[in-house]
Amino acid sequence: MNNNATQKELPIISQEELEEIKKALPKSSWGVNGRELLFYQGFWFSESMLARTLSFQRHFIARDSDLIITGLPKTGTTWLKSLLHMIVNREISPVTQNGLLKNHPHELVYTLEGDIYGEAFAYPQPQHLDELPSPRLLSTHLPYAPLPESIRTSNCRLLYTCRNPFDALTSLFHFVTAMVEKSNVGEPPRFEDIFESFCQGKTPNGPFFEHVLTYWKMSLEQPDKVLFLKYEDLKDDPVSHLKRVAEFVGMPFTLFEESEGVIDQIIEFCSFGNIKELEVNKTGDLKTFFEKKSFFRKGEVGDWKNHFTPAMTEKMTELMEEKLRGTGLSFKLIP
Ligand code: PAP
Repeated sequence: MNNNATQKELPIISQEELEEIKKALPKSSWGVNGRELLFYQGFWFSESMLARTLSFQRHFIARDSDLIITGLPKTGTTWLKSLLHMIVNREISPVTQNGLLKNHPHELVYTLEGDIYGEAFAYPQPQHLDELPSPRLLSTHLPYAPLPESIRTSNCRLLYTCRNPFDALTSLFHFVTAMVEKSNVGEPPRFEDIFESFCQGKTPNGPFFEHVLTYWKMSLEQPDKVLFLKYEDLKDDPVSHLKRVAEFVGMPFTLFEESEGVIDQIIEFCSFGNIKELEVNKTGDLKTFFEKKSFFRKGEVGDWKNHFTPAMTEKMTELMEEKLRGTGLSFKLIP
């Protein structure tokens, strides 16, 4: 892959073409005010995300040096964005002057199909991607198979974050509820409706287990290409996992840095308690429909216990066991 390759030319995608594509796709509601998801290349997308995904697929050219965070929504992306930003920029901006003091993590690491492509540009337009210095820190919620070809075939690296499905679903429910309340349109969703949709695989970028398992498999087959991280592991042993991330991106911590406490400083700065309380994350919006603070809710393992009925627990446990059987993957459900 040519490391100097640039964005493919606009235009992104016409409304007409989009309508044609949409017409042919299966549709389903998922318990949020009758909003629909469309089934595209084996996964479910909202209508606006479909448009963005199509233009991302068609126009994005990866650089070999790109570091791309991937993962389903609500599985730890914001946290990993903070950690990766600090690891990569630790020489030029140490903890006391780092970019997270003035920017929300999503403003420092762009979500490709959310911030860059599509009709509602929030930050840079696609051509600005070419101006970002290497390594570019980017992110996407896309499953593996629909990723733009250049991501799959270049030497860029993917850092996949996942989380146990019980907490991921709980976090998604709260996030969507906050979005509906902010927009003042329609009724807030019911937990039981989102739960049922989730079990059927019908949540944005779902089915959950298929998303997770393709990246899991890739991480086993190509460990230099895909690093697989779990939210619960990061909580349990942040030091080892921070070192893994730094090594994976080719910027391992030196013994001197370790002895100076750099790893601990990064972990402490990015800890939920600290980052949630930064002024920049407490007020204001990201684009127009997300409150910055909605990306920092509880930050715990096991909050699902406050939402699942015994019947839901049984159903999700059975589903998880069935989907993960023989894969070697498992999740921790309580702290
Ligand atoms: P996104 O997909 O919209 O970017 P994402 O960051 O993946 O969301 O997930 C948000 C979850 O990560 C929230 O979980 P909760 O709803 O169960 O509380 C959020 O609180 C949590 N989170 C965000 N930052 C951190 C952090 N620094 N440490 C631990 N958890 C965090």
